[in-house]
Amino acid sequence: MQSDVFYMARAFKLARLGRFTTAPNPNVGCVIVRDGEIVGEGYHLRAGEPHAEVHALCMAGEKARGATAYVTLEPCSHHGRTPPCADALVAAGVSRVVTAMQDPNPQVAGRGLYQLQQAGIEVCHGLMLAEAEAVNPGFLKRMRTGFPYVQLKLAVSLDGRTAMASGESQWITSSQARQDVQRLRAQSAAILSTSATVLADDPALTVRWDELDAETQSLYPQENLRQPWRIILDSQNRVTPQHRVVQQPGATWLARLQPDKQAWPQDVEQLIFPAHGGGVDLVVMMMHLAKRQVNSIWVEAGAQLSGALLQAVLVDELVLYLAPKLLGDDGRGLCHLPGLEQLADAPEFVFSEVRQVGPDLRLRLRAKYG
Ligand code: AOF
Ligand code: ZN
Repeated sequence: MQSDVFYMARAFKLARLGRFTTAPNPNVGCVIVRDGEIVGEGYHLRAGEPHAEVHALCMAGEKARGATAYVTLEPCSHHGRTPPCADALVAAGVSRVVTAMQDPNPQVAGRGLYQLQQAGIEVCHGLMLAEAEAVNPGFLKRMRTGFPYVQLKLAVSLDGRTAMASGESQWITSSQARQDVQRLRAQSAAILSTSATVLADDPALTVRWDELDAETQSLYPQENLRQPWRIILDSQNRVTPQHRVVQQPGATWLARLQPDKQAWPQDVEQLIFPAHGGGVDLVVMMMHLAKRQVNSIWVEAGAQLSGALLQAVLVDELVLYLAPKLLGDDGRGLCHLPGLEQLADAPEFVFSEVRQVGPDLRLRLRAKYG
């Protein structure tokens, strides 16, 4: 007989299999155990399709009666795109449910656990809470705050430069780091960049399936490739229908102060926002994106936007690729932070991970506000 932690860890392993496909829904895994034997397993694959519990109950069949269900998120209690999982667990006759965290979705928010208890099921709650936070940063932040989870991707030399003084920058980091970026793009709901980047580099800002590593390819089916939404800050209407970014598969949203009347490809939408400091109001834009169910945003831009997002307290995490090169004093800096004069006002971070990616290092840092 294994411990609760053993089965819950298995449920988390299953939950993570959905990490490229479930958005805007959370990653959820479920394991059903009777007399020490796993009789059912499942995970959520895609919004609109059955939840983790339904897959696991289906596999368990009659063996679910009297069993324990381990679920990484509180079973839902609402009729969304699919019926409530709490009802399905009750109907299947499970006698105990162990969950890792309450679902902050206001449509659920404790009601799932309550319904299970009311039906006479023993409910244990809060096992492996840290893993539950880590597996759904975007979904949880959007549900709790109405803002997306924002990751700022940065690529720098040892001396903190992003480009030569001439602007030459494309290959500071290695091909392995670029493959890693492809994987992290694929996990994000949206990619945010600026018209300055579009005008300078004319990037596609897409996930390219053949550049992904084999494990990601197996979880991110080519025939059903979900391209992250592309969002381009373009307060001066400088992006044109000729730029590559608006010609890619999937949607592109141009965040602007005023629309123009050009003939745009069908999947291009102009989103109009109020101005702040001469550009689009980033706070208003982020709240709007969350309302459009954007859980997480991967930012690939220059020093201006990186600095503006940090100064607006909108960044949750830095993902910084450090290349073992020196670009010298004339090279371009990482973040534009105008008005920063005192060390006490400098944005601070906490290192959460250091990993070698090919010849480069990848540092992950959580923003520390307040
Ligand atoms: C679970 N198990 O596997 C998932 C849950 O529109 P629907 O019907 O897919 O419902 C989506 C909501 O259900 C989502 O926002 C979250 O609160 C919950 N997701 N819950 O018990 C699952 N995917
Ligand atoms: Zn459900």
